[in-house]
Amino acid sequence: MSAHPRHIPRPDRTEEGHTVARVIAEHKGRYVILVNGEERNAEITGKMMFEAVTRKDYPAVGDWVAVQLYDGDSPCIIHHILPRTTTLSRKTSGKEMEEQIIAVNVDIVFIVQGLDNDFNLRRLERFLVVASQSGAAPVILLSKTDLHAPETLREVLHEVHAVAKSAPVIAYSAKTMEHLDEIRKFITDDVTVCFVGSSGAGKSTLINRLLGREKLATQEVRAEDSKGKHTTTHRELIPLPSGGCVIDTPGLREIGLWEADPSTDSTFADIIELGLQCKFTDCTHHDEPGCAVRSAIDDGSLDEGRYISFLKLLKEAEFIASKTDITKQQERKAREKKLGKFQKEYKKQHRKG
Ligand SMILES: Nc1nc2c(ncn2[C@@H]2O[C@H](COP(=O)(O)OP(=O)(O)O)[C@@H](O)[C@H]2O)c(=O)[nH]1
Ligand SMILES: [Mg+2]
Ligand SMILES: [Zn+2]
Repeated sequence: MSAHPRHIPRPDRTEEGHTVARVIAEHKGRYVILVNGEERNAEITGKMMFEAVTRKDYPAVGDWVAVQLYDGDSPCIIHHILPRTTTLSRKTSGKEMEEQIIAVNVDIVFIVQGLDNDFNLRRLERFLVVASQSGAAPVILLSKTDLHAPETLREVLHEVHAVAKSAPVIAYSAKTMEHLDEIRKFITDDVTVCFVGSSGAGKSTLINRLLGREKLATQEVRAEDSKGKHTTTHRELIPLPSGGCVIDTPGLREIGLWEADPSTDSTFADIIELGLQCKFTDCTHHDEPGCAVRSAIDDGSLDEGRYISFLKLLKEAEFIASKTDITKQQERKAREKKLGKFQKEYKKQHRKG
């Protein structure tokens, strides 16, 4: 098993005496946290809100936060976010150059793909890059094996292993319950797994099976294209009675790269390795003599579709990087401005007092 969590001893209290809680849901700036086994509403302090510049400065699903508890129905106050182990993000859909944090402190990303019309190797590669860039370990789950004969499944698994490389692959059926135990084995105590994939892939159905009850709403996919309706509308962290936590997410129609670097990602280790064997160190793999990449494509050992997919992701990552460089400069300025305001305010107060 290449997927393993990193354990961080987490105290129940911070040095300042705040209680440590976990963010399990977020609704437009309001949070639901899990504290001492109880769900409570929470808000961030005015200071946190004032100092926040980017999405990263706000709590996200999966965050461990330092909170002040209040009696009754008053919302708890989140004072700060504890350091994150992993951050699973994507570019928001649409034209904006903005990051969307899917979840944080995730140990394993379950990439779910249905063995119906949802099945797509190129999309799988993209999810693998996004998952491994988060710092979490990707695991591929292929749902709906009940729709196929064993020999078809063998062929499909062969294709998937060719792109999965070292990532574990489990084909299962939530209908016949086949191979669900293999999935359960990954979700041990203290492990947080996040489910990603298209709408209709079977994420919520699988989580219900793991929970042993129908907690999450699920919905049938359209027969003609296997597309699901968006039944899951928000991200949610759910502790399992058997230990560990799962995070359900709404279907991601697109998963744009965000600050990812496919040229060093383990997802494409085979291509990167080939590139090192080219005769020229600056080989562009077009028509140079002694090009290991081209000859691998020619002799069929490297699938051309996979190579094109790699180039596309590289281009996308470079584009994002060039855009976010500008944004980062703007962010730095925004932070300096906010800090300046603080200092001015502080001086003013001091003069008065
Ligand atoms: N045949 C079959 N159908 C499944 C399986 N898993 C999920 N489904 C169906 O696929 C549809 C979409 O499932 P859902 O869990 O809502 O997908 P989500 O959008 O990824 O959460 C539902 O009708 C499920 O019953 C499976 O293993 N086999
Ligand atoms: Mg769902
Ligand atoms: Zn080359």
